Amino acid sequence: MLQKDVKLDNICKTWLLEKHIDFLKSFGKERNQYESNMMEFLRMSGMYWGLTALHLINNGQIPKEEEIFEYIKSCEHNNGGYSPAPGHDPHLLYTLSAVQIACLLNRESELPIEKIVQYVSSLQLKDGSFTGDKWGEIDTRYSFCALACLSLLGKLNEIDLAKSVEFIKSCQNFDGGFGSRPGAESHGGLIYCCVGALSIAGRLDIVDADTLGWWLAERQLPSGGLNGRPEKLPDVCYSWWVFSTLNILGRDHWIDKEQLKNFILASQDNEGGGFSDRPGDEPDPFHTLFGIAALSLMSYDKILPIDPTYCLPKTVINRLGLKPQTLS
Ligand code: GRG
Ligand code: ZN
Repeated sequence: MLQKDVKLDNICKTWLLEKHIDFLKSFGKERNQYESNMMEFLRMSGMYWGLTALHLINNGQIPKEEEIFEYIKSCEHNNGGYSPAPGHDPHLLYTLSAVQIACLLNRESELPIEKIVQYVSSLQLKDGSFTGDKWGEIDTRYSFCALACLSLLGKLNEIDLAKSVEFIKSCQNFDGGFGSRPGAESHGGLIYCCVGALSIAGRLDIVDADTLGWWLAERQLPSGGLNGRPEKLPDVCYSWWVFSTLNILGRDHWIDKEQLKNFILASQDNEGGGFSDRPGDEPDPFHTLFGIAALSLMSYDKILPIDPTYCLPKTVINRLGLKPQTLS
């Protein structure tokens, strides 16, 4: 099979903690107007990525908490959904990000919980699937968003959970993986969404953990990095999507952790901090969170522990009394 990979020349093994903290704080201050405008369509998720990453490497400290909560409120819609920025349309992706941020701030009880529950449950279809918004695109990403969002609010019983699981099962492939819809190709990101949703539902029994664990372990390339599907380049974000899934399945020892750490550390930006998708590319908050989160799962340095299902600090998940299922 064709294998694409990168070479780790002059590889950096130094952990650039202070630079990453500066990088994440500067995004909070909106580095420049151009970058800020370009990011507007996903700003709520951008805030979740940046704040979670900062929390993990900065001893749980995140700045300007009142302003952040005010921002969430400014993105609330009458139908109970949240948009990425004021004036944009609400979507399940940004509704989950808003709830995740509120949980990080320990202020989820101040959200209009009944309205959010109403919004999320209105997006469930008869076959158990979820659409992302009123336009009707179905994807297993949205199944994860719905289950994660409602369980964080203690409202998982407000949807048809058995049907949600049935739909996810219908997206399971011969290789043990999952795709976006029935019959769609297995993909690392969507496997995380499906296994994560099943972990929340307590239904990991439907996963073939050995077959899927093998497919996921096959994602590691000679550089140590992981790709999202066969014949693709390695990318730091799959260090989260693929490795956290292996962690949930109790099979994370099926990949070489030292090699994975090397690849992630080689993707740091030596000058301004932050992580990129692979060595030498531009850093961004998305790959910075997922690089740091994967390092957390490997107990690297003093990074706080992360929950592999919710991608939130373990302290937050414990405070909420959540116990997502994992296998041993
Ligand atoms: C709260 C952690 C958290 C997640 C929210 C939105 C979401 C749930 C997860 C996203 C999962 C993900 C990355 C899905 C990928 C979807 C997909 C088919 C991407 C294909 O993109 P390509 O072809 O990427 O650009 P590759 O790496 O395959 O080349
Ligand atoms: Zn990526």
